[in-house]
Amino acid sequence: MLTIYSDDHHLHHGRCELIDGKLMPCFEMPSRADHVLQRVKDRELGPVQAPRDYGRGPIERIHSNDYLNFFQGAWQRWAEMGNSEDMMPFTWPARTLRAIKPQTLLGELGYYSFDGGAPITAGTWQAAYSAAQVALTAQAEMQAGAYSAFALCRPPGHHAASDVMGGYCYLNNAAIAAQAFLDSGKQRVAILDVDYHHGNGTQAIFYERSDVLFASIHGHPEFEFPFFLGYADETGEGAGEGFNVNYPLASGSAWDVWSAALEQSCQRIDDYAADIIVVSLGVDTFKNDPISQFKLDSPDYLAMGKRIAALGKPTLFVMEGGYAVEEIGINAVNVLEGFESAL
Ligand code: SP5
Ligand code: ZN
Repeated sequence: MLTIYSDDHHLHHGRCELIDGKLMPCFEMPSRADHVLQRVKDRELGPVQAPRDYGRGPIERIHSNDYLNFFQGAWQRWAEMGNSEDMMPFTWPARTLRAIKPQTLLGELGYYSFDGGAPITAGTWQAAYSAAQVALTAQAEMQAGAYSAFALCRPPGHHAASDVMGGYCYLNNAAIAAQAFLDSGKQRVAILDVDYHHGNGTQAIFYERSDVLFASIHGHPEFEFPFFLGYADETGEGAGEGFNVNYPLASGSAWDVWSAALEQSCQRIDDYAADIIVVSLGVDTFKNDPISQFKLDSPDYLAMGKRIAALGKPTLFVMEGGYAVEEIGINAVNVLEGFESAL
Protein backbone atom coordinates (compact mmCIF):
# COMPACT_ATOMS: atom_id res chain seq x y z
CA MET A 1 0.00 0.00 0.00
CA LEU A 2 1.21 3.49 -0.87
CA THR A 3 1.78 5.89 2.05
CA ILE A 4 1.71 9.68 1.63
CA TYR A 5 3.65 11.55 4.31
CA SER A 6 5.05 15.05 4.87
CA ASP A 7 7.74 16.03 7.38
CA ASP A 8 5.89 19.34 7.80
CA HIS A 9 3.91 17.83 10.70
CA HIS A 10 6.97 18.57 12.88
CA LEU A 11 6.13 22.28 12.50
CA HIS A 12 3.17 21.70 14.83
CA HIS A 13 4.26 20.92 18.36
CA GLY A 14 1.87 22.44 20.87
CA ARG A 15 3.21 23.04 24.34
CA CYS A 16 0.10 22.16 26.31
CA GLU A 17 -3.60 21.43 26.20
CA LEU A 18 -6.41 21.91 28.70
CA ILE A 19 -7.63 18.42 29.59
CA ASP A 20 -9.59 17.04 32.53
CA GLY A 21 -9.08 20.17 34.60
CA LYS A 22 -5.34 20.40 34.00
CA LEU A 23 -2.91 22.03 31.64
CA MET A 24 -0.94 19.03 30.36
CA PRO A 25 1.80 18.61 27.77
CA CYS A 26 0.04 17.90 24.45
CA PHE A 27 -0.80 14.22 23.97
CA GLU A 28 -0.93 14.93 20.23
CA MET A 29 2.84 15.16 19.56
CA PRO A 30 5.19 14.83 16.55
CA SER A 31 6.63 11.47 17.65
CA ARG A 32 3.21 9.92 16.94
CA ALA A 33 3.61 10.29 13.18
CA ASP A 34 7.32 9.44 13.38
CA HIS A 35 6.47 6.08 14.96
CA VAL A 36 3.82 5.32 12.36
CA LEU A 37 6.22 6.17 9.53
CA GLN A 38 8.94 3.99 11.09
CA ARG A 39 6.54 1.05 11.31
CA VAL A 40 5.46 1.55 7.67
CA LYS A 41 9.14 1.26 6.73
CA ASP A 42 9.97 -1.62 9.09
CA ARG A 43 7.07 -3.67 7.74
CA GLU A 44 7.82 -2.69 4.12
CA LEU A 45 4.18 -1.74 3.65
CA GLY A 46 5.01 -0.04 0.36
CA PRO A 47 6.45 3.17 -1.09
CA VAL A 48 6.35 6.42 0.90
CA GLN A 49 5.80 9.59 -1.13
CA ALA A 50 5.66 13.29 -0.33
CA PRO A 51 2.41 15.16 -1.08
CA ARG A 52 1.78 17.35 -4.10
CA ASP A 53 0.37 20.83 -3.49
CA TYR A 54 -3.24 21.23 -4.64
CA GLY A 55 -3.55 24.68 -3.10
CA ARG A 56 -6.34 26.00 -0.88
CA GLY A 57 -9.13 25.31 -3.39
CA PRO A 58 -10.01 21.75 -2.34
CA ILE A 59 -9.77 22.75 1.34
CA GLU A 60 -12.24 25.58 0.70
CA ARG A 61 -14.75 22.95 -0.45
CA ILE A 62 -15.03 21.94 3.23
CA HIS A 63 -13.89 24.90 5.32
CA SER A 64 -15.25 28.45 5.16
CA ASN A 65 -13.04 31.17 3.76
CA ASP A 66 -13.41 33.26 6.93
CA TYR A 67 -12.19 30.35 9.02
CA LEU A 68 -9.26 29.60 6.74
CA ASN A 69 -8.22 33.25 6.58
CA PHE A 70 -8.36 33.47 10.36
CA PHE A 71 -6.38 30.25 10.87
CA GLN A 72 -3.77 31.06 8.21
CA GLY A 73 -3.14 34.55 9.60
CA ALA A 74 -3.64 33.99 13.33
CA TRP A 75 -0.05 33.33 14.37
CA GLN A 76 1.35 36.39 12.60
CA ARG A 77 -1.21 38.65 14.29
CA TRP A 78 -0.41 37.01 17.65
CA ALA A 79 3.33 37.44 17.14
CA GLU A 80 2.89 41.08 16.09
CA MET A 81 1.19 41.65 19.45
CA GLY A 82 4.48 40.58 21.05
CA ASN A 83 3.54 36.99 21.89
CA SER A 84 5.65 33.89 21.46
CA GLU A 85 3.69 31.31 23.48
CA ASP A 86 1.01 29.10 21.91
CA MET A 87 -2.40 30.67 21.24
CA MET A 88 -5.13 29.02 23.34
CA PRO A 89 -8.83 29.90 23.32
CA PHE A 90 -10.49 30.43 26.68
CA THR A 91 -13.93 31.92 25.96
CA TRP A 92 -16.53 30.31 23.72
CA PRO A 93 -19.99 31.43 22.56
CA ALA A 94 -21.90 28.86 24.65
CA ARG A 95 -25.64 29.06 25.40
CA THR A 96 -26.84 32.49 26.66
CA LEU A 97 -24.08 34.25 24.69
CA ARG A 98 -24.24 35.39 21.06
CA ALA A 99 -22.29 33.57 18.34
CA ILE A 100 -21.22 36.93 16.99
CA LYS A 101 -17.79 37.36 15.49
CA PRO A 102 -15.57 39.60 17.65
CA GLN A 103 -13.00 42.05 16.28
CA THR A 104 -10.07 40.93 18.39
CA LEU A 105 -7.80 37.95 17.95
CA LEU A 106 -8.62 36.05 21.15
CA GLY A 107 -12.32 36.67 20.65
CA GLU A 108 -12.09 35.31 17.14
CA LEU A 109 -10.11 32.32 18.41
CA GLY A 110 -12.94 31.45 20.79
CA TYR A 111 -15.47 31.97 17.99
CA TYR A 112 -13.63 29.52 15.71
CA SER A 113 -12.94 26.78 18.31
CA PHE A 114 -14.80 24.55 20.74
CA ASP A 115 -12.22 23.48 23.32
CA GLY A 116 -8.80 24.18 24.80
CA GLY A 117 -7.20 21.21 23.09
CA ALA A 118 -6.04 22.76 19.82
CA PRO A 119 -3.28 25.31 20.42
CA ILE A 120 -2.02 27.37 17.49
CA THR A 121 1.77 27.61 17.19
CA ALA A 122 4.00 29.30 14.62
CA GLY A 123 3.89 26.21 12.39
CA THR A 124 0.37 24.94 12.97
CA TRP A 125 -1.13 26.30 9.75
CA GLN A 126 1.67 24.90 7.60
CA ALA A 127 1.48 21.49 9.31
CA ALA A 128 -2.31 21.29 8.98
CA TYR A 129 -2.20 22.58 5.39
CA SER A 130 0.37 19.92 4.48
CA ALA A 131 -1.69 17.21 6.21
CA ALA A 132 -4.64 18.20 4.01
CA GLN A 133 -2.35 17.96 0.97
CA VAL A 134 -1.27 14.50 2.17
CA ALA A 135 -4.93 13.42 2.16
CA LEU A 136 -5.53 15.05 -1.24
CA THR A 137 -2.47 13.39 -2.78
CA ALA A 138 -3.55 9.97 -1.49
CA GLN A 139 -7.02 10.68 -2.90
CA ALA A 140 -5.53 11.59 -6.29
CA GLU A 141 -3.46 8.39 -6.34
CA MET A 142 -6.65 6.42 -5.84
CA GLN A 143 -8.47 8.44 -8.45
CA ALA A 144 -5.61 7.47 -10.78
CA GLY A 145 -6.20 3.79 -10.05
CA ALA A 146 -4.69 2.75 -6.70
CA TYR A 147 -7.09 0.43 -4.83
CA SER A 148 -6.00 1.72 -1.44
CA ALA A 149 -3.71 4.33 0.11
CA PHE A 150 -2.60 5.54 3.52
CA ALA A 151 -2.64 9.28 4.23
CA LEU A 152 -0.33 9.62 7.22
CA CYS A 153 -1.88 12.90 8.33
CA ARG A 154 -0.83 14.89 11.37
CA PRO A 155 -2.39 16.91 12.92
CA PRO A 156 -5.58 14.83 12.79
CA GLY A 157 -8.85 16.20 11.44
CA HIS A 158 -12.12 14.57 12.42
CA HIS A 159 -13.08 16.98 15.23
CA ALA A 160 -12.73 20.00 12.91
CA ALA A 161 -15.96 21.25 11.34
CA SER A 162 -16.41 23.77 8.53
CA ASP A 163 -15.43 26.74 10.71
CA VAL A 164 -14.48 25.22 14.07
CA MET A 165 -11.23 23.74 15.38
CA GLY A 166 -10.80 21.60 18.50
CA GLY A 167 -9.82 18.17 19.79
CA TYR A 168 -6.29 18.48 18.29
CA CYS A 169 -7.89 19.10 14.84
CA TYR A 170 -7.80 22.14 12.51
CA LEU A 171 -8.53 20.94 8.97
CA ASN A 172 -10.72 17.88 8.38
CA ASN A 173 -8.43 15.76 6.22
CA ALA A 174 -10.92 12.89 5.77
CA ALA A 175 -13.74 15.26 4.78
CA ILE A 176 -11.48 17.12 2.36
CA ALA A 177 -10.51 13.82 0.70
CA ALA A 178 -14.14 12.62 0.60
CA GLN A 179 -15.19 15.86 -1.10
CA ALA A 180 -12.33 15.52 -3.58
CA PHE A 181 -13.59 12.05 -4.54
CA LEU A 182 -17.05 13.51 -5.19
CA ASP A 183 -15.58 16.40 -7.16
CA SER A 184 -13.70 13.97 -9.37
CA GLY A 185 -16.82 12.04 -10.25
CA LYS A 186 -17.60 9.56 -7.47
CA GLN A 187 -21.28 9.45 -6.49
CA ARG A 188 -21.29 8.01 -2.97
CA VAL A 189 -18.53 8.06 -0.35
CA ALA A 190 -18.77 6.25 2.99
CA ILE A 191 -16.66 7.55 5.86
CA LEU A 192 -16.05 4.92 8.52
CA ASP A 193 -14.69 6.62 11.65
CA VAL A 194 -13.02 4.09 13.95
CA ASP A 195 -11.22 6.65 16.15
CA TYR A 196 -12.11 6.27 19.85
CA HIS A 197 -13.73 9.73 19.86
CA HIS A 198 -16.82 10.70 17.93
CA GLY A 199 -15.97 12.49 14.69
CA ASN A 200 -18.14 15.48 15.45
CA GLY A 201 -16.56 17.65 12.77
CA THR A 202 -17.07 15.15 9.99
CA GLN A 203 -20.64 14.49 11.11
CA ALA A 204 -21.45 18.20 11.15
CA ILE A 205 -19.94 18.77 7.71
CA PHE A 206 -22.04 16.09 6.00
CA TYR A 207 -25.10 16.00 8.27
CA GLU A 208 -27.54 17.31 5.67
CA ARG A 209 -26.07 15.44 2.71
CA SER A 210 -26.81 12.06 1.16
CA ASP A 211 -23.65 11.80 -0.96
CA VAL A 212 -21.54 10.97 2.10
CA LEU A 213 -22.55 8.29 4.60
CA PHE A 214 -20.91 8.90 7.97
CA ALA A 215 -20.59 5.95 10.37
CA SER A 216 -18.75 6.32 13.68
CA ILE A 217 -17.90 3.91 16.52
CA HIS A 218 -16.81 5.73 19.68
CA GLY A 219 -16.91 6.25 23.43
CA HIS A 220 -20.43 7.29 24.42
CA PRO A 221 -20.74 11.08 24.64
CA GLU A 222 -22.60 10.59 27.93
CA PHE A 223 -19.16 10.07 29.46
CA GLU A 224 -16.58 10.91 26.80
CA PHE A 225 -15.24 13.84 24.78
CA PRO A 226 -16.59 15.58 22.70
CA PHE A 227 -19.60 15.19 25.06
CA PHE A 228 -22.02 17.23 22.91
CA LEU A 229 -22.38 15.07 19.78
CA GLY A 230 -22.24 11.40 18.87
CA TYR A 231 -25.52 9.99 20.20
CA ALA A 232 -27.30 7.17 18.39
CA ASP A 233 -30.35 9.31 17.63
CA GLU A 234 -28.32 11.61 15.34
CA THR A 235 -29.33 10.12 12.00
CA GLY A 236 -28.93 13.08 9.64
CA GLU A 237 -31.24 15.90 8.61
CA GLY A 238 -33.10 16.94 5.47
CA ALA A 239 -31.54 15.28 2.44
CA GLY A 240 -29.06 13.70 4.85
CA GLU A 241 -31.71 11.88 6.91
CA GLY A 242 -30.61 8.26 7.25
CA PHE A 243 -27.02 8.92 6.14
CA ASN A 244 -25.47 9.42 9.59
CA VAL A 245 -25.04 6.52 11.98
CA ASN A 246 -23.44 6.55 15.42
CA TYR A 247 -22.42 3.59 17.58
CA PRO A 248 -21.68 5.05 21.03
CA LEU A 249 -20.17 2.32 23.22
CA ALA A 250 -19.65 1.93 26.96
CA SER A 251 -16.40 2.65 28.75
CA GLY A 252 -14.26 -0.49 28.87
CA SER A 253 -15.54 -1.91 25.58
CA ALA A 254 -13.23 -4.58 24.12
CA TRP A 255 -13.07 -6.28 20.72
CA ASP A 256 -16.23 -8.41 21.26
CA VAL A 257 -18.44 -5.35 21.68
CA TRP A 258 -16.45 -3.13 19.33
CA SER A 259 -16.41 -5.65 16.47
CA ALA A 260 -20.20 -6.09 16.72
CA ALA A 261 -20.53 -2.33 16.08
CA LEU A 262 -18.06 -2.63 13.19
CA GLU A 263 -20.18 -5.42 11.75
CA GLN A 264 -23.28 -3.20 11.87
CA SER A 265 -21.34 -0.27 10.38
CA CYS A 266 -20.16 -2.46 7.52
CA GLN A 267 -23.70 -3.67 6.91
CA ARG A 268 -24.85 -0.06 6.60
CA ILE A 269 -22.00 0.72 4.22
CA ASP A 270 -22.92 -2.34 2.11
CA ASP A 271 -26.55 -1.17 1.93
CA TYR A 272 -25.39 2.30 0.90
CA ALA A 273 -23.43 0.84 -2.05
CA ALA A 274 -20.55 3.29 -1.62
CA ASP A 275 -18.10 3.81 -4.47
CA ILE A 276 -15.26 4.56 -2.06
CA ILE A 277 -14.55 4.09 1.64
CA VAL A 278 -12.62 6.70 3.62
CA VAL A 279 -11.51 5.33 7.00
CA SER A 280 -10.83 7.85 9.75
CA LEU A 281 -8.14 5.69 11.29
CA GLY A 282 -7.66 6.48 14.95
CA VAL A 283 -6.05 3.81 17.11
CA ASP A 284 -6.87 5.44 20.46
CA THR A 285 -9.22 2.47 21.04
CA PHE A 286 -6.07 0.66 22.23
CA LYS A 287 -6.13 -0.76 25.78
CA ASN A 288 -3.10 1.28 26.86
CA ASP A 289 -4.15 4.59 25.34
CA PRO A 290 -3.50 7.26 27.98
CA ILE A 291 -6.69 9.30 27.38
CA SER A 292 -9.16 6.61 26.26
CA GLN A 293 -11.26 3.86 27.82
CA PHE A 294 -11.60 1.05 25.26
CA LYS A 295 -9.70 -2.23 25.45
CA LEU A 296 -8.64 -3.21 21.94
CA ASP A 297 -5.39 -5.17 21.69
CA SER A 298 -2.82 -5.03 18.91
CA PRO A 299 -4.01 -8.19 17.05
CA ASP A 300 -7.54 -6.77 16.98
CA TYR A 301 -6.32 -4.13 14.52
CA LEU A 302 -5.40 -6.88 12.04
CA ALA A 303 -8.97 -8.19 12.30
CA MET A 304 -10.30 -4.65 11.86
CA GLY A 305 -8.38 -4.27 8.60
CA LYS A 306 -9.60 -7.64 7.35
CA ARG A 307 -13.24 -6.75 8.00
CA ILE A 308 -12.85 -3.42 6.21
CA ALA A 309 -11.26 -5.21 3.24
CA ALA A 310 -14.28 -7.53 3.06
CA LEU A 311 -16.39 -4.51 2.06
CA GLY A 312 -14.67 -5.00 -1.29
CA LYS A 313 -14.35 -1.29 -2.02
CA PRO A 314 -11.39 1.00 -2.77
CA THR A 315 -10.34 2.36 0.60
CA LEU A 316 -8.44 5.46 1.70
CA PHE A 317 -7.07 5.33 5.24
CA VAL A 318 -6.60 8.73 6.89
CA MET A 319 -4.64 8.89 10.17
CA GLU A 320 -6.54 10.39 13.12
CA GLY A 321 -5.85 9.79 16.85
CA GLY A 322 -3.85 7.34 18.96
CA TYR A 323 -1.76 8.47 21.94
CA ALA A 324 -0.01 5.31 23.14
CA VAL A 325 3.00 6.54 21.21
CA GLU A 326 5.15 3.41 21.54
CA GLU A 327 2.42 1.22 20.03
CA ILE A 328 0.73 3.62 17.62
CA GLY A 329 2.78 2.40 14.66
CA ILE A 330 2.11 -1.27 15.35
CA ASN A 331 -1.62 -0.71 15.76
CA ALA A 332 -2.13 1.62 12.78
CA VAL A 333 -0.05 -0.48 10.40
CA ASN A 334 -1.77 -3.65 11.66
CA VAL A 335 -5.02 -2.28 10.23
CA LEU A 336 -3.33 -1.70 6.87
CA GLU A 337 -1.63 -5.12 6.89
CA GLY A 338 -4.87 -6.82 7.89
CA PHE A 339 -6.59 -5.03 5.01
CA GLU A 340 -3.94 -6.11 2.49
CA SER A 341 -3.86 -9.70 3.76
CA ALA A 342 -7.55 -10.07 2.99
CA LEU A 343 -7.44 -8.84 -0.61
C1 SP5 B 1 -8.16 13.27 17.17
C2 SP5 B 1 -8.43 12.91 18.59
O1 SP5 B 1 -8.31 11.74 18.96
N1 SP5 B 1 -8.71 13.91 19.45
C3 SP5 B 1 -8.99 13.62 20.80
C4 SP5 B 1 -9.17 14.84 21.65
C5 SP5 B 1 -9.49 14.48 23.07
N2 SP5 B 1 -9.42 15.60 23.94
C6 SP5 B 1 -10.01 15.50 25.25
C7 SP5 B 1 -9.87 14.16 25.90
C8 SP5 B 1 -10.55 14.11 27.26
C9 SP5 B 1 -10.11 12.88 27.99
N3 SP5 B 1 -10.67 12.74 29.26
C10 SP5 B 1 -12.03 12.33 29.33
C11 SP5 B 1 -12.30 11.84 30.69
C12 SP5 B 1 -13.59 11.10 30.71
N4 SP5 B 1 -13.52 9.99 31.59
ZN1 ZN C 1 -9.55 10.18 19.10
